[in-house]
Amino acid sequence: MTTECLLRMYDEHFELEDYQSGVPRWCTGCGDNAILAAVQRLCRDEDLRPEKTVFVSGIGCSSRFPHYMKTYGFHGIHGRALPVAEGIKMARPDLNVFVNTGDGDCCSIGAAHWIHAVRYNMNMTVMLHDNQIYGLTKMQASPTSPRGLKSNTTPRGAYLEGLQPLSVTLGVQNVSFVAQAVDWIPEVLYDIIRAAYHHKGLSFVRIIQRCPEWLPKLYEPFMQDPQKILLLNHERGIKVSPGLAKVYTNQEQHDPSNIHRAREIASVLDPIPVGILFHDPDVPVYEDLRNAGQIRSTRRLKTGLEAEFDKFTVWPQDSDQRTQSGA
Ligand SMILES: Cc1ncc(C[n+]2csc(CCOP(=O)(O)OP(=O)(O)O)c2C)c(N)n1
Ligand code: SF4
Ligand SMILES: [Mg+2]
Repeated sequence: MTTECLLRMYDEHFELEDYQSGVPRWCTGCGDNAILAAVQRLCRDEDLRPEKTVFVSGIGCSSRFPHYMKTYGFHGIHGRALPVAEGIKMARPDLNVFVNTGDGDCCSIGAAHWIHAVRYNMNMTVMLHDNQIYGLTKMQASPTSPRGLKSNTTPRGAYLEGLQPLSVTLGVQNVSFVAQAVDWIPEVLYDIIRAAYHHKGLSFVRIIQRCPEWLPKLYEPFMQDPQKILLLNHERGIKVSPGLAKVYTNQEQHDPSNIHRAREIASVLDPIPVGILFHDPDVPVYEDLRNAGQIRSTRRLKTGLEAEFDKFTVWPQDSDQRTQSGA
């Protein structure tokens, strides 16, 4: 074996530290910390090459995510994480693309992009950090805030029922993967993110994320009573370990290929369904459709671009002719 080969083998195995960057500024007990830990573990276990991996986010506490990953990252503008990620995937389909977006970022200002991203079904893993509040800007109601929630923008309580991100996603054409996790069951959170990463297409994972700063009591009942979690258990979904199965006995054998049942489960708020609601590995991926039959070499792209520019170029002989004809 050549030295080069040995070096390559050594290089291709990564440790957790290879993905850790800086000390997160999130509050103590913030669910974003658990999501970060699960994602760093996934990168290590899958040996994702840091230079081939990119995390894209919008604006919000959760959108600070790329700063804490020692990979490529793009901390974008509010609501625009998905189109940025799509642009990256289009230009570099070889990269592992992850998106971290908040409930304000994705479901409020970014809602139009969310719907179209699901329809385009590009190969990326989208994590919706849903704390049901605008955390960074200090407690305004978001579209997913529950009815009656008091916040700085809804001092008498939110008038509307919260928008259900799972139901919305499951209603979009070409949806291919929808799952739900909670930040306080790390084993299942990890398994779900891992399954999402392995899906080819847009995998949408809504993660119920605690914000102890602004809504410290919101999920207390769900954390204290395991019966208030409905574990979706299936050979085509996630398999629950025996230890966890003893604690979370409220379970349903749900086949993720059944979209009708997935839609019913998506509307259940109590108990919280946790697992893979829907998975269809056969939905076409946009970048494959778009690139089919095309050899997108740099030379070919350059030739194509030059031909387009040439159509609008004014050549010296053209202007001479115009001068002679008095034009
Ligand atoms: C165009 C634009 N509008 C509004 C804001 C202000 N802003 C920054 S973050 C944010 C909401 C963040 O909420 P969410 O996406 O739920 O993230 P969290 O902080 O809860 O993780 C808002 C309204 C902004 N930065 N840019
Ligand atoms: S304000 Fe809430 S969401 Fe933001 S870091 Fe603190 S706990 Fe997390
Ligand atoms: Mg939020």
